[in-house]
Amino acid sequence: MERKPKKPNRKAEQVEQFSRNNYNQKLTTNQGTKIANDENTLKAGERGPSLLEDFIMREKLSHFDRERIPERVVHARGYGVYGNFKVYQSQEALTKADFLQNPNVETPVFLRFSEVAGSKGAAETVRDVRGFAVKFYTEEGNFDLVGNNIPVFFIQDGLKFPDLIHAVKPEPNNEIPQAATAHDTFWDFIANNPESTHMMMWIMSDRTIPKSFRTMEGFGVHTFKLVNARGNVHFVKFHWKPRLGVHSLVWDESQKLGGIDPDFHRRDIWELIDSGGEAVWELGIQVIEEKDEFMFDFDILDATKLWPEEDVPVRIIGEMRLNRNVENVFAETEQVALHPGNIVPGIDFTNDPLLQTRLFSYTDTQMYRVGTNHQELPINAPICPFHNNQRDGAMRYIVDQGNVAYKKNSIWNNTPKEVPPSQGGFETYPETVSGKKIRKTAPSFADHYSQARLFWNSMSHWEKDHIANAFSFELGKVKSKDVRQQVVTQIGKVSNALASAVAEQIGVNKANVKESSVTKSSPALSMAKTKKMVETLKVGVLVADGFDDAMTKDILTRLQQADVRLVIISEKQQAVKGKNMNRLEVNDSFLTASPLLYDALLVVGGENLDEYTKAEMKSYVREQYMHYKPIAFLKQAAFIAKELGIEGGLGVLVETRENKSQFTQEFLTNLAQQRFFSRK
Ligand code: HDE
Repeated sequence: MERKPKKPNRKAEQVEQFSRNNYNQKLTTNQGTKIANDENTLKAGERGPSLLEDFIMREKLSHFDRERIPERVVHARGYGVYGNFKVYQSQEALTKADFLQNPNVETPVFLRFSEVAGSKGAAETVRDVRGFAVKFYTEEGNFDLVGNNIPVFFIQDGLKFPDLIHAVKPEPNNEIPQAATAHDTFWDFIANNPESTHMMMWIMSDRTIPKSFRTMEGFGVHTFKLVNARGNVHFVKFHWKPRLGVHSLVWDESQKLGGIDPDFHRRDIWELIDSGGEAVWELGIQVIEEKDEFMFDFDILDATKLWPEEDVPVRIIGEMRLNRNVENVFAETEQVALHPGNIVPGIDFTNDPLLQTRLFSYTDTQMYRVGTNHQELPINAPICPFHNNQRDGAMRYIVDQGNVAYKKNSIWNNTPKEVPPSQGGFETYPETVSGKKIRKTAPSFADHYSQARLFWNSMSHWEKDHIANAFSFELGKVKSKDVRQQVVTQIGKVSNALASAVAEQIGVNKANVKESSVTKSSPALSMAKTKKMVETLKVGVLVADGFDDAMTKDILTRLQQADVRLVIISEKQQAVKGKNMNRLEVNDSFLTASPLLYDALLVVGGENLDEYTKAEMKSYVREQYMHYKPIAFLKQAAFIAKELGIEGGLGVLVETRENKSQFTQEFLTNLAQQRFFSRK
């Protein structure tokens, strides 16, 4: 794909001041001494021992020895991208947050997508919750919305977070399995911590195997406060809605992709942006008035609960466009320090006990992982000025002038000066609090099953099937029959039917418990009715010599006009010739490509296909068919559909004399559908 110039971005331009171009430069040590020989250590004689005196070798190796910093204790595998955010209309009635006032102002953002459980090198398509962490570089300081792609969480109190993570990470005695929840300790945790039930339903749905970063929703999860200039407060939940809709992989596909392309998600967004594309989300907020805090049948401070969109509608307030790749993954994505405690005037925390503990944990881990002065690094520094009396510490970069580093002082007229709230100084919302010091879960946090059932009720047929299969797979990998049984009993409290289907598959008893009586559903929770469009989908085109070049050219041109991305695949990475001797450049061979990598197939075929080509084309088609994807065959390749017995199958289009003129249009319609889950 063609590389396009990078999109302007104020934050990235600030970071650029620190970037260095080594091309065509002279090789030196870090002290600037030019190096004459970078391939031989200094030795006593040609075959002699190396000399300690060799400052060039010592500097190079000791720097290399320290290249890694500790990976994040969770969310280690991640990928960052720059973009801009714009509010559609001033949100002044709700908040004084500067970046939510003026629709003409673009606020630079950096988004790090991540996967919770896997190590830094884990495959990207595993079943896992995804982090969705946005740093807004506003004129009033950095605001970090450090969310996930699932609106609820496993636990209600952050004191249990280390326990949850110890249970989900590879088991400590053998460090197995990597980036997977399908093991005993994870399910043992779930079975014994019933507040996880709602989250358990979400993680067994296709939400945890997203098709790409671009087709995930993002959620702030916690309830936050918005505070306006008059000091009025509203409770909010934040939502990111992807322009392309919410789409997932299927399980078989996600497992195989882990081997075929462990970088499947980052490759998708990197390639898109590198070729000039943009990934777009809208920001939405759900708002509850302060007086309505206790109007719901759940506690709005409980992070295991969502606010059904049908009861509290999502108001769309702005748009984020990601359109610039980083220059250096370590300097930017690895060193970025995202922290839910980074807020700006107009936004405030609530007493959600999960959020409260997060406020401690992030700075603490970043001090350890990146260092005391991590906030000075180019990726972390705000774009607005920042001044205070904090000094020194390892790797201090800023050179503070003068002799004053304290308050109060008279030498510098008591500056840097505090700023009154009326001029933008942060003021905590003066909430009244009272109560005894106590370690106790609020009784209003006690219901763990109603929303889990609400979620189940809201799923389409195929989503329910996928959830049952996911439970059967995951629990099938659990060795302790007792843990399997405990989880099935827990599922039974959500749905007896689901528990029975799983119990039968994994060889335990059906759940003998009363299921939740909730009959309500929330259509917004299902992915079945999500937006569907062809934009930026990838079609694999299988061709061979002697192909129908006139028809093919017409289809390919029209697909490209619809912003469909094409990958031309043939036996060899050499151009193929059509019936009319037109050449078609080939991007990949059957060997380097894979049917797993495309959203659909166009099987063009060719003349006198050899047995190898026929076999490869069939295996591509089989795999795509199994993953419910649209497949179209030109006349020359129609025999493949016939021999595989899929002619007439849902989403399978075969060129005939009658449909020739509408062929591309029909293919585009199927393509927009993306998957045909009713296909047998
Ligand atoms: Fe995090 N989490 N978390 N988390 N979290 C971290 O901070 C923590 C939670 C989330 O791309 C760590 O810098 C506690 C909920 C994301 O760099 C650490 C609790 C949500 C990221 C930490 C939670 C998240 C992190 C590890 C229980 C969704 C990656 C490295 C109260 C709303 C950010 C780091 C990035 C990272 C602690 C729960 C999202 C250890 C104690 C709930 C997206 O500080």
